[in-house]
Amino acid sequence: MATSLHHLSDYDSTKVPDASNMCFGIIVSEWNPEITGTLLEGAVKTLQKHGAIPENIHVKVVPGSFELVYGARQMVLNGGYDAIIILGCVIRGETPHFDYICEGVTYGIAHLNATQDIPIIYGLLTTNDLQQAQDRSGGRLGNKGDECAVDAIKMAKF
Ligand code: DLZ
Repeated sequence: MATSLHHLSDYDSTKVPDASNMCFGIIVSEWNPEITGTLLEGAVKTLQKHGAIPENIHVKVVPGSFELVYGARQMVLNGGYDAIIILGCVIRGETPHFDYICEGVTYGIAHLNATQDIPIIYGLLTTNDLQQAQDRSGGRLGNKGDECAVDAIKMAKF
């Protein structure tokens, strides 16, 4: 999560490898679409800024963040990707859904990273309210999608 010391879209571009020969998968959740759409725009734009060609950026949509784990696993099984990014936004409500979904996605993606050979980058915003999500999806704290794209390129090269 961004802090006042860390702007999500600030990074040293000299430390980002060339991505022109890399292939990326992105799984994006439909819940809170005004947030996840902006995360997706940021991720795609930043991958292309570092050389990735549009044909090598494959985007798949899932209904909610809980389905991001399944989507990422299917991309791993399909093969051909140098890195996969998951993008979602869970906003805390009055129900325990927030904790269940956040834990499920976090453990699911961690498990895939520990057991599979393709790095999966964690772009799940978990916020208390809509304003915090807007701040991190192109607002005053930058765009988590930009950060995920940079991390995906670095991990693809790892
Ligand atoms: C059910 C649910 C709720 C309450 N909130 C969110 C949310 O804030 N963000 C999100 O991405 N998805 C939410 N979902 C949907 C679940 O992720 C999932 O799609 C459903 O429980 C069906 O498995």
